[in-house]
Amino acid sequence: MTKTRVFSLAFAALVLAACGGGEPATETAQPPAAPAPQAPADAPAATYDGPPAEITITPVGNEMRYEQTEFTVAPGQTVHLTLNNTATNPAMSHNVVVLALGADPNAVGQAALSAAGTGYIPQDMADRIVAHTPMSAPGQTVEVTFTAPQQAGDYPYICTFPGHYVTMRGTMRVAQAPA
Ligand SMILES: [Cu+2]
Repeated sequence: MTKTRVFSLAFAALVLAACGGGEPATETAQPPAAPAPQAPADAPAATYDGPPAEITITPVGNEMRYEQTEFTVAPGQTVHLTLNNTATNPAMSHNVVVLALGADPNAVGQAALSAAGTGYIPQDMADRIVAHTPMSAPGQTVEVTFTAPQQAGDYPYICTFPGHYVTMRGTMRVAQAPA
């Protein structure tokens, strides 16, 4: 920096100060470098290195109920979920919609009533849905593969074909395998 430059800055500072104009001019106005973002300590990106969980769900006959109302997977485990719709009554279309921890199955089931255009998956509730199969007609088999959430807990699953959510539900338990 030249002496002239230093003088100019000092002069400018004096003028600013004299005018009551706030901060003196400096050449070190760069903000400090922002620290690199870090993953929260409470969200470990643990990867599950075991085989996928193979889950098959069937309805109970022509009832609005699942035969399998509970299954357990590990945090981060790949889940291959198959819905084998063995119903024969043409009214018994089914799907499996796994909900987020704490999501209200009734709220999602009711919202699904007006979501026929998207296979009875309410798009405005995407944040409450972990995964879902397509809708299956009687005699059809549908499937979905997803990664189980990291957070342990009981995740409800429901069928969102209109009205079925009232009785057609189960629980996906995410839990560490006992040591
Ligand atoms: Cu159903």
